[in-house]
Amino acid sequence: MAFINEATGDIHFKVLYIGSQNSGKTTNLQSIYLQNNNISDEINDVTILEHIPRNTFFDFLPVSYGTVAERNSRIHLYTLPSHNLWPSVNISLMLGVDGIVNVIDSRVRYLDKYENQVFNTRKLMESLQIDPKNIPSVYQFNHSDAYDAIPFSTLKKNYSLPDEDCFEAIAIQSKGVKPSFLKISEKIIQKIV
Ligand SMILES: Nc1nc2c(ncn2[C@@H]2O[C@H](COP(=O)(O)OP(=O)(O)O)[C@@H](O)[C@H]2O)c(=O)[nH]1
Ligand SMILES: [Mg+2]
Repeated sequence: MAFINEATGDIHFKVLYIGSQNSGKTTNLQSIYLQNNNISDEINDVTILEHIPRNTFFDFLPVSYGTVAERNSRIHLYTLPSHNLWPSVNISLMLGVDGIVNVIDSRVRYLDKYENQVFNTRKLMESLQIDPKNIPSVYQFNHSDAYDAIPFSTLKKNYSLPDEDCFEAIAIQSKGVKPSFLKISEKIIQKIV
C-alpha cells in the first residue's frame, strides 16, 4: 500500500521481486542501480554484476520516480528471499506490497522451482489476507541466454500470461530489466491515480 512520508510529503511505493533461488532477483536490483548511476557506460556491466556479493537475506534499492499526484515519488524495490528460514522477514516484506515482479528462471532444469515459489508466495499472501488479483504484477523470464532456456513464446503460452505483462530478460547483461521495472511502476501508478 502506497504511503506518504508526512515529513517530506513524498509518496512511496513498494515493489517486491519474487523468484526462486538464483533466478536473478538481486541482479535486477544491481542492474537498476548501475543504470541509474550511469556507471554502466564506463565499465562492463557483466564484470561488475558478477563480483558484487549476494545478500543472504534480502536486497533493498530506493529509486526516485518523478512526480505522481503532484508529489515526489519513490519506488522501494525489495527482493523476497526464496527460502522461509526467517518467516517474519518474508511477512514484513510482503506487507504493504504495491506491485510484484515475478522473476522466472527460463532454464528447463529450474522450472519446477518456479512452481514451488508460486505455491509458497500464494501461501504467504493468503496468510496475510492479500488477494494476488489485487496486486499489479509482471513476469520476467530471465536466464534466456542459457543453453537450455525454454523459448519466451513457449513459456508465456504455457503459463497463459498476458503478453503485455511478460518480458524476456538476461539480467546479467541488463536486458529486460528496465522494461520490467517501468511496466510495474506504470501499473502501480495507473491503479492509484
Ligand atoms: N548467464 C546469466 N546469468 C545470470 C542472469 N541473471 C543472473 N545471473 C547470474 O545468476 C546468479 C544468481 O543471480 P542472483 O541475482 O544472485 O539470483 P537471486 O538468488 O534470485 O537473487 C548470479 O551469478 C548472476 O550473476 C542471466 O540472465 N544470465
Ligand atoms: Mg538474491
